[in-house]
Amino acid sequence: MSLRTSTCFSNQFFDVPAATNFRHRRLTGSHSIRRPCLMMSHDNNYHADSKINSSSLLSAVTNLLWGRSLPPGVLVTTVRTAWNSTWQLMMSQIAPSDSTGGYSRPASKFRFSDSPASGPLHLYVGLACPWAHRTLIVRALKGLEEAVPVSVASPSDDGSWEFKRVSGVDTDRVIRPSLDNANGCKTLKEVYKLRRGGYDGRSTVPMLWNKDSKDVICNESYDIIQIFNSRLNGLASNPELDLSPPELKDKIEEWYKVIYPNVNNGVYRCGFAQSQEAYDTAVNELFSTLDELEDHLSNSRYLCGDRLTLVDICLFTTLIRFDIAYNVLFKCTKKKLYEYHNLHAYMRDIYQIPKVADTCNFQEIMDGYYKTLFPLNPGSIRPIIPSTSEHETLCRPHGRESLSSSSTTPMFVK
Ligand SMILES: N[C@@H](CCC(=O)N[C@@H](CS)C(=O)NCC(=O)O)C(=O)O
Repeated sequence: MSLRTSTCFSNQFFDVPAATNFRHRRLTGSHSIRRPCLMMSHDNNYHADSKINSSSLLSAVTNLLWGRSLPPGVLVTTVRTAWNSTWQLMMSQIAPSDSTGGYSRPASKFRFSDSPASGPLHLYVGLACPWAHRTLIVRALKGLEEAVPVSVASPSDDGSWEFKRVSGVDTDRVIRPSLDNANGCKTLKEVYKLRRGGYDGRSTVPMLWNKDSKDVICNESYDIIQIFNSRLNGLASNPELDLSPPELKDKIEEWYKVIYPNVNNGVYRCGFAQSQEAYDTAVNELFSTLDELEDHLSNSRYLCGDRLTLVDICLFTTLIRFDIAYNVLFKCTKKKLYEYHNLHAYMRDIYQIPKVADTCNFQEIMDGYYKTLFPLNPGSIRPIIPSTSEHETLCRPHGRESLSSSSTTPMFVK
């Protein structure tokens, strides 16, 4: 083995700076390449100018343990096996899977029964979460901001939700993380634990809380948006807006059965797949559904026709995260949303409804995905936001007004 090969091996895996390699050549000589690197410490010159950085130290330890003739394949195989096992262990914590490696989302624990949502209510959300985002949008469109105050949690280092004020670069227009304004807790887990009978399960957002009885009313977004749409009209400043009118209920349900498994949860099925087979199934179902939606939206302003409904809100919160998070982090790579002309315009149409943009905090969304989902992005480096997902681009004309008749234009708060 030549010194060159040996050095190349070090560089390839441990990024040894050129200066270190030069020093090594000087010390070991071209015929003594098996001499362990740590022996260099006997050389005075080495000590004189030594500022060992972490990569050269790692290289030295590797050489001491395995010698310089270790074939790269052994090291790669060892690290890969260790990393795969760790990855699988961590994935099983954040994303339980079925026998094929497909993501199996745990059911929400607190579903809303038919009893009225009474008592002073409080909403807990996190801004990265697409499920919580649905509730923020319906709350805003119905004008429930005063009737249902909100606390905005932030992701903590271990992936759970905590309350802290976060300063950012966004303008005041956009909703930001906050403290717990209802219970003064430090974490969402503490809030869940306050409920009568306690609680030790998953502490998820969104969560609707009753301040009087100190209990969780519901932690399933689809239920919460229905409560906001029709159960709190006496408290809403825009009660006339009905996002689930009786004549469209069947259509809404039909579309929800398509978009929930294939798009809303479909992106998670791609990102959390633990086998190639599970990923292939999820990604094909996702993109064939997006193709179908692209086609449908070529002649329909919203999913159920001329009126915005709850199912549009459910689709929107996934679409708005698509190019900034799912396309990259969850490997939803076949196309960017921007490449879907109708879907992108449809997304801009909804984004431009008064108050909706204020619920979209892109910095928080990107931090929430790239910094929190550690097993998918171990370096926690957050990529730059694509220009096609910036506020200015999303405010460009969408041209979809012509698809609906003016008489049925929904009543949005101006
Ligand atoms: N089916 C639930 C899903 C809620 C959910 O999974 N929320 C995530 C954030 S996107 C969460 O809070 N996860 C924290 C955890 O699992 O501990 C809904 O639609 O409300």
